[in-house]
Amino acid sequence: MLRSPWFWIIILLIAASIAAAAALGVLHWLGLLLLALTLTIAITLLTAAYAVGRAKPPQLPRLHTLPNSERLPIIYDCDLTMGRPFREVSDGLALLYLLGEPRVNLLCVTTAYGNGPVEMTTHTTRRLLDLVGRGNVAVLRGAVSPNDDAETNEAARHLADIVNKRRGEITLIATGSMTNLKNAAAFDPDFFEKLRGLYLMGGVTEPLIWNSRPLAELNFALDPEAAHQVLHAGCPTTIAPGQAGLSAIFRSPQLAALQALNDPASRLIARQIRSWFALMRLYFRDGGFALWDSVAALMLTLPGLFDYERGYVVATRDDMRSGRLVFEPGKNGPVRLVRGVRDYDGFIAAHLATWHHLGEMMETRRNQ
Ligand SMILES: [Ca+2]
Repeated sequence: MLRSPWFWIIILLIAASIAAAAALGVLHWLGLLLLALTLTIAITLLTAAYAVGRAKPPQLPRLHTLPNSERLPIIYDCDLTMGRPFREVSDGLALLYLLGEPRVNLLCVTTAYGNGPVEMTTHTTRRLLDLVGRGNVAVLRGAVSPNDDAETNEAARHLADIVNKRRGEITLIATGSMTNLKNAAAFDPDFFEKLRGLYLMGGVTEPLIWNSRPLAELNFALDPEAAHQVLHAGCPTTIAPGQAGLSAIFRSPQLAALQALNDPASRLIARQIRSWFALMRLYFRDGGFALWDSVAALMLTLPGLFDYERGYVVATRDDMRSGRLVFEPGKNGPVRLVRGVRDYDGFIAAHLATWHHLGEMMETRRNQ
């Protein structure tokens, strides 16, 4: 509980109430009333936000490490903030999925702004990789804003170089702002053609409403010019729009199952997602948070878990200002639009199995 931001917020509230009452010179019944009120709110919030319950360890497939020749070379471009109090966690969870997935060879991570400034996402990504014993994965800092000069974008330069060297081999998953991709294409106009595939999280096919609360689109709208360029680049593209994330909510039973795994990776994840879990639970009253970015990552490795449609993106630059993804179905189109998670249990089990596999690898390294 001492690690919980809620705990310290409540302590501050109590201290402020007492100080206010003392300052007003009426530290008697008014102070006691404020204290009682604050404690009631604190207990209600903590109970509502942190109660998860217990579960038995789930039955999961046992994963085994594969040789590099059998793994897909991937680069992950993300605006990761998992581990920061009250910040988005889905990029972090998708990254840990990719690290634990035996069929993935994660070549590097490039960082984007979005959920936080790029300095924060870069630092947080490095810290998370260190915590799971994968500090050997290179992290390259991306653009600060849509107006960045490509020349100053270390991530974009690296993307252009490596994709050029391994033409047609690399799949790029991007779940933050699209500026790094635009900047990579400034270094190499054929950048998108040289990719094996592109998996994006972003856009909304209609206004995004979660339990009566509207949500603004973030990733495409942050740099509409870049999003428009990426979506019309013509390379095989899969898009997980906001609507797909609403069928990928991680709730209390899933968190309880994660805690029951009790390996180093699962314990780390449970610790790092609690404040976001509690905040989302209180705000959306839906018992958890959306695994937005995992939809893009798992469409690469396990497309059978999802419903999707082929077609063409016909959105304009203006549409991109609000992330509006205008889509025309067509069976020969270059774009796959994810409509939602079809097999929710399989989707969650895939996460738990890979996170647990990552935990086993951490244990093995510690024992060596
Ligand atoms: Ca993201």
